[in-house]
Amino acid sequence: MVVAAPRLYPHQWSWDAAFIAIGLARISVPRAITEMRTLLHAQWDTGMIPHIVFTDVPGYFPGPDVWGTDDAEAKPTGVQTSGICQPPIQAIAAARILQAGRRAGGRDEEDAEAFAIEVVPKLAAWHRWLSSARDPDGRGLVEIHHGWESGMDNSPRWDDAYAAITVNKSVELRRHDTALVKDASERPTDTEYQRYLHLVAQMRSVQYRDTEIPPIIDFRVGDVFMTAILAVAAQELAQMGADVGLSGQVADQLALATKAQAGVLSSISPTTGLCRDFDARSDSWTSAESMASFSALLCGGDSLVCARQQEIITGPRWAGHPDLAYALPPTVSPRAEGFQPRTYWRGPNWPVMNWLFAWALRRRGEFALADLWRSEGLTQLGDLAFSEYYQPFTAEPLGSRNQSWTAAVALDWVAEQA
Ligand code: 2M8
Repeated sequence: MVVAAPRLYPHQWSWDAAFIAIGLARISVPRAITEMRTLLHAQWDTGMIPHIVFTDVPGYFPGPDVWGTDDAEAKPTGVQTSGICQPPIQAIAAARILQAGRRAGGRDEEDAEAFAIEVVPKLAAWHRWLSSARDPDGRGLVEIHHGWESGMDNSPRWDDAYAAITVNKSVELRRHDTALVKDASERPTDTEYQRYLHLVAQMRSVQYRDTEIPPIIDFRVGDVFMTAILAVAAQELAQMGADVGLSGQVADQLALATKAQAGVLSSISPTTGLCRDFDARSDSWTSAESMASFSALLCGGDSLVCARQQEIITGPRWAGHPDLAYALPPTVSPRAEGFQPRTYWRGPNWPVMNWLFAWALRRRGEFALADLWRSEGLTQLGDLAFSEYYQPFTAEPLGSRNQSWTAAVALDWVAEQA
């Protein structure tokens, strides 16, 4: 397996692993398969793919002792994992591995076919779990119980939900991240970490049992971006299942994709035309503007909605802002109140997000914009820092260096462009 980053993240992360496999598939089909197999080996009995699969390398907080998932009945034995999940990129990666294997032929093709047959049922179970256990109110949106599940940890998307949390008993923070990333403003604050840990303790108190979490957890938000990813991932899986003769195993995936797509479209604000998350605890749509506001561009489903979102994301409020170093969308609009150009998911540009949106645009036939973002994205990565994120005006590399998914994005783009 490939760790998410050499020092900051010395373990395997779920959606990082999928992006990493997409990059690896360009240079080694067997390595891409190993990456995915390692992750899927840690899949819980419920179908959940955990967000972290731990190595025994020390130096990351919160580690396995804090998660305490050994008491969770659904966790497989012999592996240490966190107790939450992340966006379901895995079927997209599996489909790319199959494609790469078939392109290469020979042994790679045989391995990729065998791998596809092995993972189709696992990925179908994963999607089913997201669509059922994680949609307890039947709203059509995947519900998350921790900002970390969104992958956009401290995005303004979660500010209101987190503001409503009172942490009664503060937890001892043994953070390593602020020592490794020298400028603390690039990382979340200690107050944010207190809330993160509070939620972990709540889930741990019910041994991560799916049905027992919603009634006790202080964070329940329908995540529109995760839902859009589920919609495309389920479509990819339906196709891949049919391709390898396993149509029966994926019989529900298109319906599941349609439900997710409808969930995304139901979130559109009639005023702005943008997607929104739904806070189940306050029973209200959120108003924060972020890259997730453009989730319809990932899954499509309504050409007018998509045309409007594409116009906004390429306009001066976003990727067309005149002061940007590259014409790429930052995670938060530079014109939004609270935009922070150096702080993690609150403003910087993330290469992996550029890849995801460019991939989805290309898939929906929006070639010109997909080409532009690939070419701008590759130029940005020409600094060879492979940073976790970038200051959008100066292109200063921020966060971790040699972040694996950033390198993976470069590998895929270079090969695709060739
Ligand atoms: C970041 O999240 C982890 C917690 O999961 C952290 O800050 O310690 C996020 O950017 C997340 O999306 C990513 O998967 C992870 C590893 O790159 O780092």
